[in-house]
Amino acid sequence: MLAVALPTVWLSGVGAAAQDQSQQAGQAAEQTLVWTADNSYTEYKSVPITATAGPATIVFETNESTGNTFGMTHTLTFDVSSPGYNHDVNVNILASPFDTSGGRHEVQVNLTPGTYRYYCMIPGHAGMVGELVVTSAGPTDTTPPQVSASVSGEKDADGNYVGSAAVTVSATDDESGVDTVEYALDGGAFQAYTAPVPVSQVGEHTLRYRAADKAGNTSEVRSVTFTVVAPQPKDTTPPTVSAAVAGTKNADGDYVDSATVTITATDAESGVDTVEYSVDGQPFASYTKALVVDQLGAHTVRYRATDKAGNTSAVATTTFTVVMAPPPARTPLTVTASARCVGTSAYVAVTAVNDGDVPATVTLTTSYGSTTVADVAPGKRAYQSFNARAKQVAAGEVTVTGTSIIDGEKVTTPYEAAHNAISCG
Ligand SMILES: [Cu+2]
Repeated sequence: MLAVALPTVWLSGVGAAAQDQSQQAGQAAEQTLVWTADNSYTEYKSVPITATAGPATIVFETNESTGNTFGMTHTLTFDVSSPGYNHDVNVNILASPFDTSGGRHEVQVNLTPGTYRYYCMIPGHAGMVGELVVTSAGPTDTTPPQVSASVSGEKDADGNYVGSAAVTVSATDDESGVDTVEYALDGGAFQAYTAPVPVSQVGEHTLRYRAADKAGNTSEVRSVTFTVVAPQPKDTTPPTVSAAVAGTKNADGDYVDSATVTITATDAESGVDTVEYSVDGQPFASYTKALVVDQLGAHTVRYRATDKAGNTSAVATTTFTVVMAPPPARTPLTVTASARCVGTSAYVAVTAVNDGDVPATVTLTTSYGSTTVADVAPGKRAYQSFNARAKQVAAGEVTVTGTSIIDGEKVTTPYEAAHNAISCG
């Protein structure tokens, strides 16, 4: 048999080179191309027609199972010299049903776009020839999926989840598509994500997640952190409510002119919803601002508050009295004035009696002069007769001021009094 003379070292050499190419590509061959041969020396029994660029496993089999019942030897040899063909793959497989591989051989290659010519080298087998057309593979997906997570549930004012939370993980991949989505809760192991992850244990949680696409790209691990808090117990306690009355008080504790009532309510649980008040038996009304009560007399303000859970406090009451402001302090004087004649001269006489309880300083002023009398004792009087330096005076007015210290304050009170006209001699 001619086949016996062929150096079988070809096979091992070619196989090693092909293996290197595969490793350089950095990934396993995903396509397998199978050639078979039978008893014919004019054609292969079966051949691949096309392939995709990239790693490939080439299988060449010729034995009883492929119809080689004569024990023929064939080769699968890639042409590395004829113009117009790719020459970058050096396959040269010698096979016979009786070789150490039982006529079945495999090598790894890396195909590039173009046409390869192959043939059987055995003399007389020149008809066993064909072409393999390799087309370019699509762009390779090297981008991992986009992955994100969102947390849903009822939140409190601090942003914590009340009772429980659910984490939804989403992943998209525009190229090869999402293959797997995984998550790990609070340092646990990653596991397949199939539905939103419920978390009800009270405390802070971290859910890590990632996704891989069908090209084997895995996203970075991302994480989302959130806190679950226990649901609030039901509020059955009504608000605490109080009222403060403010204003100017007199010595009796009554409010002078008006009183201002401020109502304060607090509720530690559900919170205050409404505050109501009622003045002097009127219907309850909504409290929105401080009440100003200026009607004179005794008053009763009732008040209550309701929380958001519907608990209403007992009605509380505050009472107070509003009184009129006392009249302003005065230095009390009784003032009289009259014109008279002394001989042929006209005079205007002015008298001011101190009606108060403390000494007063009294100033008497007329058109004909002015004088001040200090320390006029209670019940005593200040008197001055002013010479008009004329035989007659017209009717007119005099002005008197009295100044005394009342309750520590200096109080000056003005008075006026009229005098008659007179003509002397
Ligand atoms: Cu052959």
